[in-house]
Amino acid sequence: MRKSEDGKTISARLKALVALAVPLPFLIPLQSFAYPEFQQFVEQHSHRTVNCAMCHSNENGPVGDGRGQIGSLTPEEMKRLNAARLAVEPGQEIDSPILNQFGNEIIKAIGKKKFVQIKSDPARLAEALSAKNDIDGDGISDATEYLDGSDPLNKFHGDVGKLFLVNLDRFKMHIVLAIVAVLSVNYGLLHLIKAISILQSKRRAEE
Ligand SMILES: [Ca+2]
Repeated sequence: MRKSEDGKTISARLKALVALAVPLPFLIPLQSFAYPEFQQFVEQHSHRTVNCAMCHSNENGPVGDGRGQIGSLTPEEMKRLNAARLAVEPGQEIDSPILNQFGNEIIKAIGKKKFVQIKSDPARLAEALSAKNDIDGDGISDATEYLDGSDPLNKFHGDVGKLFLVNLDRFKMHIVLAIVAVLSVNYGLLHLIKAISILQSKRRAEE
């Protein structure tokens, strides 16, 4: 059993090393594999704590033996990972198993080459993403969620003020109808009270 566990660990580590050794056209240093520059920028810009789960499948990043990490990938997933790594130019369909939907969208939108180029100025990532992209459909674009440090894959997670304004705009017709209904009820009640008052006055006059 011990031998089997060791064997599994060694196998996983070998797979990780092979994956890291895949030659990239623009020779990225291995230390920068997880690109912490973007995470650091988001935290400084948004004043929120952000982990690797903003773009990666695993909240601890791509290196390791856990779910969505290189050491646990199947041969088929390794193929998808290597295809994503070779997506130098934008516009290619990306389905990297170590990235989540937002991470894959980034590489599809700008390509790996530009992504690596702008790591020295991570704010440019927001400019490079389309203002129309909104994966979770909460009305706040993925680019804005990146700057805000909120989760672009969770429609309930976002800047409170922005979510309020988005929902106000979305439900403005419902709000107007609700106000009209309340006013109508109040108007009806006022007239009912007035009518009752008139009837009581008439009765007293007759008595
Ligand atoms: Ca969003």
